Amino acid sequence: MPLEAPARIVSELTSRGYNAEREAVTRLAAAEDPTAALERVLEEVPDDALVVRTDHVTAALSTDGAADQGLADGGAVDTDAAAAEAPPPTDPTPSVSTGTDQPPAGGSTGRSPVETEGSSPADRSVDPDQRSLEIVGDMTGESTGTGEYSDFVSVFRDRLDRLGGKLRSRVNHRPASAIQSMPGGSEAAMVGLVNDIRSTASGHWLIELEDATGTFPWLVMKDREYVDLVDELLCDEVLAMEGTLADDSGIAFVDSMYFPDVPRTHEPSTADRHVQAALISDVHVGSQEFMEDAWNAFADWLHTEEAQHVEYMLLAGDMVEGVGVYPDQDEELDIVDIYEQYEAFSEHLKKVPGDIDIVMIPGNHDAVRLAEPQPGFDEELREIMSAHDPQIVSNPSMVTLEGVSVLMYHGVSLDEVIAELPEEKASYDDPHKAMYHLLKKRHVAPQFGGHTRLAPEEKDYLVMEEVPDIFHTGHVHKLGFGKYHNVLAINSGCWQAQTDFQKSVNIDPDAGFAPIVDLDTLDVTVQKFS
Ligand code: D5M
Ligand code: FE
Ligand code: ZN
Repeated sequence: MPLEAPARIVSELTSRGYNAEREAVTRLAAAEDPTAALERVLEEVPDDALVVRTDHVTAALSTDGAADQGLADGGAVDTDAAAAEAPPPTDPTPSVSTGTDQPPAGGSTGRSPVETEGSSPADRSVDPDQRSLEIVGDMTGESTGTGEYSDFVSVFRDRLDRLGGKLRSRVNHRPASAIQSMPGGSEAAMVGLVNDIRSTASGHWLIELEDATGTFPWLVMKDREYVDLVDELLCDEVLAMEGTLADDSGIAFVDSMYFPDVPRTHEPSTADRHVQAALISDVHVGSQEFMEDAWNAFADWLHTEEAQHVEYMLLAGDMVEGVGVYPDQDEELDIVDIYEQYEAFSEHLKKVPGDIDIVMIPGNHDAVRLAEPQPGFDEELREIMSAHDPQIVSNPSMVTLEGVSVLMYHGVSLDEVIAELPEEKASYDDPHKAMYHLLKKRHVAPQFGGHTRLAPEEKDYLVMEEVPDIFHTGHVHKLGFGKYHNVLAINSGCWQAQTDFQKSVNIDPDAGFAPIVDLDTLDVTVQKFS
């Protein structure tokens, strides 16, 4: 197998039981005959070494045999003294027989992508001390719900308490039971969960709000300005209404509506240095449509100089295709065993530079419970995916990268937001706009009882208690990003080509793209690999 690409070098090393520093891989890739160079390095690394380090490569390639190993010309590694000492590739005779058909040193093929682009090998000397990665709100291992009725009561009470808390200072609210006994014509306000939304015979809207004391109906007149907001309401979201009681106090006419929302003044935190994160999701390894070439190209790119500032990778669910997720899914499976799917995923993950910090959450195709919040993978799956030592956390979870908080959520509720809201407010073509509504509701999956399954817990882990600086989702397989009240919302596309189901419903996935976020500016660039 030709080893010109960093991802292949990593594969080869891992298949022989080694991890490798990114710089070490880059240098091997920059050798004119990487296969021979790799063999030489492995001959020389100490027997007990588990990691191939840059100094191993430098030492092995700068010995007398360096020219024979086909070290790239000095220009490509001119910042490195040891490599610069290597003789120029004048001797065309490969001295190490690897049984491969690599061209002799000095030949013009087998060059690494780095060289082809005319740049020098990536300077991968990342300083781990500058990094910081903290996880907040991982509920793995915290699940207490048993699915009893009382759990549903607790989870909705907690939702109302916490999201209501963001509204109570903004309106002069009363409990539902108290509003019923106020005199007709009074001004009233209430904070509650949306219990029901229906239109009246005359085209007005009746919205029933519920709190711990009962329910109360609020009427939005069709000619009032707030009617434009009715089509974006979802059942079970928390909001506040203010209005005037009818003469018999049986109903109130809405004058204003308030959402928990992100304050317009929200100022996101940024990193103190230039560092980037790749935000991806929906790899779907095991599907016949998994785009292996695009993934390899992405992994190769991560080894280049252009990607030298990418130090974090966030994976927002659907690592594998899973089994039995949708009817007839098995007809499109490349790997039918779920554990083998994770083994294969792990092999693909190993191609990512070893010094990138990885965080992952599960999605609806992954082998964890489907109901949200979804705990992080179990021990067996963690073991399979352990090579990179990723942080494996629940869906959703918040992770803080050098001060920048990122709310990671797989995104199943986006299907519902897109189905319920009018096209111009939320669509598959603009997935980030659907995300804006979740931010406004301060909840990742407000509506209960539809598509999105909820596992009732003592606490509502799906509430966005804190405003994130970045909101990262996947699931809909469409790339889209934008800012809502200064929060960067980003839906990350996928690595799976269009499936038969998607063809049948006209979903055209954005496959093989990697959005890269500058953590110091929150700017996004998109790298394309398909
Ligand atoms: O979901 C990818 C996208 O496609 C997401 O918007 C759901 C939708 N999808 C895909 N397959 C189906 C079936 N069979 N029924 C309904 N919706 C579907 P993912 O989670 O990656 O499958
Ligand atoms: Fe997916
Ligand atoms: Zn999904």
